Amino acid sequence: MRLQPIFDIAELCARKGVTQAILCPGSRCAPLTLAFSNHDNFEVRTISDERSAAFIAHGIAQQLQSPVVLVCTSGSAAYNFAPAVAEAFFQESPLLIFTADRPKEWIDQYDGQTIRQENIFGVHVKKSFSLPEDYDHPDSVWYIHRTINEAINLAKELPRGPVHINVPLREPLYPAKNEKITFSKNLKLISVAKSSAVLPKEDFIELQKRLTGFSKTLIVAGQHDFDDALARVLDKFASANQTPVVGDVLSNLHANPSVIRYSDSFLALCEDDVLRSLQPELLITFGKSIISKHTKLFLRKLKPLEHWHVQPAGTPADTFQSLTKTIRCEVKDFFKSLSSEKKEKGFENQKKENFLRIWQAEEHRTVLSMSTYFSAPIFSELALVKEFISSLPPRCNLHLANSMAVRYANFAGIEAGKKGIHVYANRGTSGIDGCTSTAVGHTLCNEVPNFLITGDMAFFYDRNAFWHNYPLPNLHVLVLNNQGGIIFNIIDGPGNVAERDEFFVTKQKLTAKHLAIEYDFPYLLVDSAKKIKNGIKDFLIFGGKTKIMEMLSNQEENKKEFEKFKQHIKSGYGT
Ligand SMILES: Cc1ncc(C[n+]2csc(CCOP(=O)(O)OP(=O)(O)O)c2C)c(N)n1
Repeated sequence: MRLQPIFDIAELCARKGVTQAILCPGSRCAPLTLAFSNHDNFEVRTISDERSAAFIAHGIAQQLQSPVVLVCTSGSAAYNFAPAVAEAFFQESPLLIFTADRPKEWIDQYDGQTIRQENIFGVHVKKSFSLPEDYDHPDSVWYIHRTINEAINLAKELPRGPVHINVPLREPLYPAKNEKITFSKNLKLISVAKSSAVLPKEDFIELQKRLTGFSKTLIVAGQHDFDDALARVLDKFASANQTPVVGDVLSNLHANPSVIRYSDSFLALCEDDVLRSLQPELLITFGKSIISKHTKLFLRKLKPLEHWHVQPAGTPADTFQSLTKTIRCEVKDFFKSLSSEKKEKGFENQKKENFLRIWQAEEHRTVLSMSTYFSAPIFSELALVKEFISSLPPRCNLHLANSMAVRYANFAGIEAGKKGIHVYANRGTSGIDGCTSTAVGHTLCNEVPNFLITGDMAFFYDRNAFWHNYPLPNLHVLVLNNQGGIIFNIIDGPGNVAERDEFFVTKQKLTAKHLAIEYDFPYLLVDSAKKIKNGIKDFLIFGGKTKIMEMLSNQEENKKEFEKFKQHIKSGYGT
């Protein structure tokens, strides 16, 4: 059959272990759609809005840690994948993006749905391939097979990420009536012998030596998927070396009781002399971005003498403008290989302990201030998020939309020991455009309860996340509806200009109630402090459908409460 090499793309993907495909409707992509949907090894889903589809694919890839196929037709459909492709690129999430295309000679010829698709995702894919449009010569078939193998290998190699395959297709695009779609046997697979980032022993000895020379070492963890083994080796290392570990909510280190989780609060408020006493000589970091602006500012201002970033692969990241060493090895191996032996008490050790105590004291002070602040009923988004997070079941996924939702969650923190709460957020590009769709992608391929906390703008922006036929009984969405982007009311800058409300906050009037009615989702409204406790109780009951709980509140009140919260933490310093 003429299209056999295109059908065999599905077979090659399946043989290389890919099982998930998101297919967007269209005719030019019909050969790909038919190939994946007729293949027994694929779980295929169809999503009509390509922007949402690509974020859903990213969510699935992130949840399963395995490449996901994404297919669309030619033209602007492909461009709609772009926001999620960028997010997947920075989050290192493996996607195999197939964009169907017109044959080359039809580009720029006023033909419909025809744009310049080669390299359309620019620098936000690991590589972009273009397949041949004719398959008569055996070398063309060899090239297609070779390309698919390479694309899958590349998507999985560290740093993982999206790979683009543009597929020009000639008509006819559909098999004739009596033709059946079959897949070739014995297709050639090309594998990569696993190469993992391992540091030679001599390098560890050298690092160990340098580490011993510092009495003020600080570890800061960026965004990282939950990893029980990493949490354990890190805990062991930190306690043996008396090293404070700062981990915000996206570091997924909340299981470790000693992790400093409120640095965003206290670094914003403590005096200069305290800040100086918290300054590290050696900073060790791993993971991706951190949420806390104040932690970033603190480390950029009070620079360490040395900064080591443990990053197995990818572009070296110098987040705090102090990087002196990129360490190419697995994070777990790094902390495991450096000494976790408890040292004898001595002067040097005393200095380390003092440094740890200062960090612990600031954290402790913040925890105490927070507990008094939250002891009275308060009607604010932050108070609701705090109450909600402390009521979460022991095993669930918590998805946090960009803007204040992720920040509130970071201020609230997750209790130590609740290691079954796995936290996700689109901090690759920090867009508000696909937060719900990404949570939907995760939900489609796990059985645990999934909760999304989102602002109203992010929620309505991505309302097509629900525009498909796949039930999501284990997804509950908490919408913090303050009728616009409260972040622009809170942060300095836009908060002070006359154009604030019209061009930054962009007030909007929608409520999630109508969306809930449209999709037949149970809906709960929280519009007073009295309703918070019972609202959360109902919200945590799963009844076979996506549930929405909406908090309707006023930006000015929220802003006032947020200020009060900060003042309360500050008052812990007696100023
Ligand atoms: C795709 C995209 N467009 C614009 C922005 C800039 N932006 C950041 S936060 C925000 C407002 C978000 O409002 P909402 O979701 O209601 O959250 P809130 O600020 O109220 O917490 C905007 C427009 C962005 N991050 N992503």
